[in-house]
Amino acid sequence: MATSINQHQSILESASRFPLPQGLRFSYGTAGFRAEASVLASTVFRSGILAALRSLKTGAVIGLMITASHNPVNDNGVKIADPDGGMLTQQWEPFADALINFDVSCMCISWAIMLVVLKFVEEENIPLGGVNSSAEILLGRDTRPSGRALVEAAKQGISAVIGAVAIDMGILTTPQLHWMVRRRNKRMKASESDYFEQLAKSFRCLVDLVPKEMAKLVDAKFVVDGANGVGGEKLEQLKGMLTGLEVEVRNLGRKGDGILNENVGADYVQKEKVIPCGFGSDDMGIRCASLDGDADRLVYFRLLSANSRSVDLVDGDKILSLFAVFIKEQLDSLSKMTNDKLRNRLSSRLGVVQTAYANGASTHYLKQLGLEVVFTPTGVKYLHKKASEYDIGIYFEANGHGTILFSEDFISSLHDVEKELASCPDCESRNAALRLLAVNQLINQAVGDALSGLLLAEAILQYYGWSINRWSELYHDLPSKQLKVKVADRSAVVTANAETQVVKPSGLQELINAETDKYSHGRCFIRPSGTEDIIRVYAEASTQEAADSLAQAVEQHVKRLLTEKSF
Ligand code: 16G
Ligand code: MG
Repeated sequence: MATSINQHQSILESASRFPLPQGLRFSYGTAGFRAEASVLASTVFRSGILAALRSLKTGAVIGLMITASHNPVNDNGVKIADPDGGMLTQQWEPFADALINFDVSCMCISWAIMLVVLKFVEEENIPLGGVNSSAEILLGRDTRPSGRALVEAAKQGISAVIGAVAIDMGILTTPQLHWMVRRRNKRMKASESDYFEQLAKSFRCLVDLVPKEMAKLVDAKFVVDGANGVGGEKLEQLKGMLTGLEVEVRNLGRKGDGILNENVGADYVQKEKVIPCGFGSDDMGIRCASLDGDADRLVYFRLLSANSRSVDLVDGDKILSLFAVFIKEQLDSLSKMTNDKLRNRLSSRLGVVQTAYANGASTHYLKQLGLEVVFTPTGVKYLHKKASEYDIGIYFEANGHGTILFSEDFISSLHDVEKELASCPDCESRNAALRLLAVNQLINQAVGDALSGLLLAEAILQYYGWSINRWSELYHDLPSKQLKVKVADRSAVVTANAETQVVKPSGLQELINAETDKYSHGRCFIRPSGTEDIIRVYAEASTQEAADSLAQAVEQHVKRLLTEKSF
């Protein structure tokens, strides 16, 4: 077929312009390919091919985001958004790894890459080279200087697939791109101004439903650290459209500000438990929040004392808890409706999804509220999938990535109930339905989104009239410690049960159990990082000394077993 030959040539010619750097291997990992930006051109080019094939296969718009999130500024990365705005299906990850790692630096194997593509195209029945084949890929990038050139590499990969079109959306937060992909595939308005309008409107709606005496109790001053990344500027833009919130944004990444993610941002604040650059003793008593470099993570914090940099961290677990308390309260209001028919329509399953990193005190708190709490391995793709099994699924990682998912059936029932109750403007059930509908509009349904998460947290604080101190007091975290162990091959560690048990190397789990048993409230697990060549150790216990010593003891076992290669 003539088109096919053109197609082969198109991929072959452009692939040879993007040789794979010698000796490197890339893995799609928990959140796409990430590395030092200078070695990424070939990976991004091939990710362009991958995104185009995915679009051909699904007949839908696909997203390609150039970002390395909270990594240092010299790194970059690429990830693909599926038609529903979620992460690339896990079934395609092995193909992604095979395609990206195939070395085509010499002509004889440039054909081999074609074979990899063609074999997969046949297996997946992708209409490559078909007369009516068309593919559309939305491209976004964060503010990294390397982003512009990498977007060009992605465009070349996309245009190597005949019929595929790239639409460059410019600088965006990662969640904005995921949101746009989802909306376009639902044939809904999907521009950046539509995104801002939807957030501002649903936030307004929630604030309008707050009893006035409550809102007055919340300290108006609120400061956000933009990590010198894309989120700060976007929040500045959004801020102008918001009523009911005063926010000052720092670390915007403008001239004279610091460097992206350097001693700033959600990852830094969460891991180091100290204030980011640009904050100081004048911020004592003020409610503060931090975004990460691509604005898909959010943590809150407050300064503990004017003469130290330590913070009281309100992490993803506490954001989750705030959301869960609020959602549960609205559902409880709806369950008190006297109309049986309406009440039955709204019987729903509310589920909370966490990972092993969730502080044990948060899990205990959520269970005490009577909520169903389930665990998945680390990585948004796992939590998101699990949360989507509920009518309302709330998921968060402790690091601040999470959102609330609503099933379409539940939302349509809510609309019906709200209409039925229209004649009862002040009744609490109707207000509860309106609040849940506004949350569904506000909180990003595609992926965790720091901007929409921040607006929801602010609306809920106003609703309860809570200060950040009151929020932080929901429960007290158990002391915890995280360590990294450098290893030659992180794949030597295999885990099960949402990463809480080590399967390989054999014998290691027994050693971890024996150490953990020595401590009151002890809990410890290890897992291979999905983003770095390390093994992570997490330990929790009733005192900081105990958590530190448990982590160190397990670190020693990991080092010994992995260097002895006794497995
Ligand atoms: C990525 C993941 C995040 C996860 C983290 C774990 C996404 C969008 N991001 O940042 O969910 O917590 O990796 O990193 O999936 P680690 O595997 O190095 O511990
Ligand atoms: Mg991020």
